[in-house]
Amino acid sequence: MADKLPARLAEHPTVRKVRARASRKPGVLDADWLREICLAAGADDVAFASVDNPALASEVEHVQAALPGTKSYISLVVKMNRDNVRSTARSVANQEFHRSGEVLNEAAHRIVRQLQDAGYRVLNPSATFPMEMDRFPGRIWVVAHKPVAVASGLGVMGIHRNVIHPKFGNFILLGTILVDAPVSSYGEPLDYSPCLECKLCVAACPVGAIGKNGEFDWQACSVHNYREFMGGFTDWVQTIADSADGDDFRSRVSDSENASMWQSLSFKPNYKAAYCLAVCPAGEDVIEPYLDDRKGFMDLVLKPLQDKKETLYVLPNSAAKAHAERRYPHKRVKVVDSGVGGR
Ligand code: B12
Ligand code: SF4
Repeated sequence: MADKLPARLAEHPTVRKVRARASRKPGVLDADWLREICLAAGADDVAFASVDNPALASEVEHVQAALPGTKSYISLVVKMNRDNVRSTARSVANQEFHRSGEVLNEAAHRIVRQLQDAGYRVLNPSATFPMEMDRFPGRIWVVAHKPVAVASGLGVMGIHRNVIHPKFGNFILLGTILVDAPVSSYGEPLDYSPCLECKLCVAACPVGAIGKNGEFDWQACSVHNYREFMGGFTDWVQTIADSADGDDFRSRVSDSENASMWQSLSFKPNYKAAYCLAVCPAGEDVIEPYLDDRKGFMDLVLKPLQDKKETLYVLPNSAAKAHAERRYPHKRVKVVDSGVGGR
């Protein structure tokens, strides 16, 4: 029953038009219809989870803050083009990450528009960056896409802690839409892990961030791979501030490092590695060349990344530094500050 409105409001043209039409009361979202609109919008796979799913308890306060009344997650997958991710040319791999992120955000934007027009309250947090930097170095992400994808049944986290889709492997980016309505049916987690435990990801990570048992040294990853993001950027600025003059600065930071930072600031930030994803042979669409010739697959995909001459960024006295120096004598190992939490 609608509120009785004061006469001035009741007579307003907008109110009269709205009151004259049949009122739309969006209800339970039909899972088949929702899946269809998500695929038509550009997602390569999609599944749903309830906000009450106990496996996602850690997300509740964050998603309720973002969209009060959230009842369901729509978990989206967009495929990445594999050989781009595998390339030793960082510009090629980075373009693939960024473009796939845009495709995902564009798909999510279209889905949100369609659900909004059908009368739902609905929101799409960014798939990757930008994130909530006022919370840095705390939890800067609005929703953690990986656990949502796992709970919805879109894949399982491999040893390298990325979600592996049973068909597309780990060559995917993930996104999540929050909506204020229940969905008619929710997904179930997969009953097996697509991870083969081949440990190629362990062998590929230049800073030893991935342990054989699946422990993950996120700081080692972050200091190297994210050298031109957040803390790495702060360290670059600190170096400028600490330098006596231009010559001193250029003795500390090479021309190529400065040009790379410029490129990250002008276009989108360069990831330095992502080799764990590049080498992963898991997934029905990915695995065949590995099954046909495992040594050949490693020569083709793993070795060029291991052989690449590049700079590895590590913290002083870290396990990452010891790993990089021991395993990659042909790569330059540069000790840096994390740029986080003082000096
Ligand atoms: C934070 C973050 C990172 C951090 C931490 C990674 C991590 N394992 O959590 C860092 C900076 C290291 C990172 C690196 C990368 N990431 Co990232 N990252 C995220 C982010 C924002 C949240 C991840 C998350 O849910 N963490 C919490 C829990 C669920 O993760 P967890 O693995 O169970 O737990 C670990 C963390 O909590 C970490 N940790 C513990 N304390 C702290 C404290 C801080 C401050 C941080 C940062 C981490 C951290 O250690 C735990 C043990 O592994 C998501 C985007 C999003 N909004 O979801 C993308 C995301 C997970 N990243 C992604 C990618 C692709 C990458 C990179 C390949 C980047 C690249 N292009 O080079 C690497 C791969 C590193 C790896 N092997 O995991 C994809 C993964 C896609 C997939 N197939 O699963 C996501 C989903 C982005 C997306 N939209 O697709 N990432
Ligand atoms: S590279 Fe091998 S061990 Fe690592 S996640 Fe992929 S399948 Fe699992």
